[in-house]
Amino acid sequence: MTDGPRPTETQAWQALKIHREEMGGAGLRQFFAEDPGRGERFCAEGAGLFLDYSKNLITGKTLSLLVGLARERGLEARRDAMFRGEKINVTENRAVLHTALRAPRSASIMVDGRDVVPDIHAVLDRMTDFSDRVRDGRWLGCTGKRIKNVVNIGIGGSYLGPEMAYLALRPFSRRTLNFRFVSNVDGADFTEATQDLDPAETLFVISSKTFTTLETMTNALTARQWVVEALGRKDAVAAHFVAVSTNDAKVRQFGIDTANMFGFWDWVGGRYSMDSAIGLSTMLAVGPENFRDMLAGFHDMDEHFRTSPLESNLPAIMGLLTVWYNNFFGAQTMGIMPYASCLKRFPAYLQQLQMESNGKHVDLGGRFADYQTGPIIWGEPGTDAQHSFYQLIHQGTKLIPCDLIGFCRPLSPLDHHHDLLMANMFAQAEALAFGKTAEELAAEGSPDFQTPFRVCEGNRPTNVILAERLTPKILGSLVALYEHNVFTQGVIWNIDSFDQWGVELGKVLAGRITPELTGAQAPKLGHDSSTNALIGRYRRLKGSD
Ligand code: G6Q
Repeated sequence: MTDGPRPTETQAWQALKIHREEMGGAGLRQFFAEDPGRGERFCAEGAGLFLDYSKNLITGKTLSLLVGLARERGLEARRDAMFRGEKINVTENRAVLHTALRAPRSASIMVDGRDVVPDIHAVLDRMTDFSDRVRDGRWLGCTGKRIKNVVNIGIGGSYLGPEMAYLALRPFSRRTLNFRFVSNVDGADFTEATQDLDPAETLFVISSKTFTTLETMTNALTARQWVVEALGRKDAVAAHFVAVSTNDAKVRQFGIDTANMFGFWDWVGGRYSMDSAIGLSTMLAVGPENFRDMLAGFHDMDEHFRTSPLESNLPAIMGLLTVWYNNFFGAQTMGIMPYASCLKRFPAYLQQLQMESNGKHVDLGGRFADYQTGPIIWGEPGTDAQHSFYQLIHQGTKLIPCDLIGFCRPLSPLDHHHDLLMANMFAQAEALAFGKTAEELAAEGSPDFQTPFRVCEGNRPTNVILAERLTPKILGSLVALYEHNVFTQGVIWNIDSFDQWGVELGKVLAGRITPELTGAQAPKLGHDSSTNALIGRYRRLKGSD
């Protein structure tokens, strides 16, 4: 366990505190007026992504103090330890090596004395062969019909990445295949996802690192019954089910031949697994070549993060800016607004990536973190979001730093829509930064009585991330950008970004309550009075008692 000084005890943190006080209410109009070249200087580029962070509440001094904080916290050494495969997930005593998943064949990365790169590429090659067979119709259902539907069953890290990537890369996908994602234990999820599908043409990908997760196993058993009953043959499982897991024994027990299982390893965290075999549904959709392009994009960003100086390192800069607002401005949340409807699930994906990784109240030494850690992450695609909650960002009382993500070339042939979309993104960043003053409103002839209501203060910070086109490669870079951004934050806060003990408690309690809901006899309830009454009402209304 790592004790060492708390982040708040570092010299850089103290200097940042003073700097923040000195900055007071100075804002973006002033910063841009005093430094007209700021828009060209406060930018960084890497792995196909361009980051304009000039519309942040920072000066050159802020940046150098933040970089100083990263150095004092040992960001570079921690980063190198992660890439080397050291067991930096200390509470689970595991290496953190999602970066190995996208390393080229020629690389060599050792975990417990074994080079894992050949194993990774062996799985990728098997995924490639399988995907090709399904996509070109050589893999058939048990009645000889071609597979037309792929249903991924998985939850959390075994769902959010695959669904996000499928939607993001839909323009690259095989349109003759339908993709569905079932995650929730709510039966409606399975029923709605499958109600119009022919079991004879449907392939289930059961994605679960542990192969014990209640939701996934319940849905997988329902799927097995759905297929076997409809097709009237037990051997249907072999042709209609494949598994992605680290648990051979459980996969076999479920009835899936391990020849149809695609493995990964305990050093891949669930929320960091969309580029492992958990991405099988992505590969089935976009094909092996596009999948490998996506991995190349991840790898480009890994290399950028690993080798660029912190001053021009995209993930490091973004992570440090999050710390700046979170710990020195009291910002509680941050918004992710992709100006690309294909990225509609990207905010949800990042919600898990960031909040499960950095929602921690104990540091690596087991001490209570007496400072704020991970912010609340939320967001929706622009321009929809503008017509919904942007009002609060512009004129509300809360500071919400936002990342706006856009592309220079569209994937849709409706070219003329794209300029309108991007005009909105640039305009929002401008309006959030500079607002509208009473004087400007008066000059425009706004009636006096409306002025206080129409004034926008500005100083709402944004990062603008711009790339040429939302390709598989760029999606890989974008996801890796946020992975390393989250890592940077975790290093500053001295927390373990790779465990998730908080998720366990709810699981255990649900296991205890289930028999109290399903039993025929009214159970003796030993919970608090609220939980007892809720269970009683539930049983009465569903007709059990
Ligand atoms: C991610 C979490 C969690 C996990 C799911 C599914 O980092 O650990 O979201 O991915 O609970 O777990 P399985 O893949 O084991 O079913």
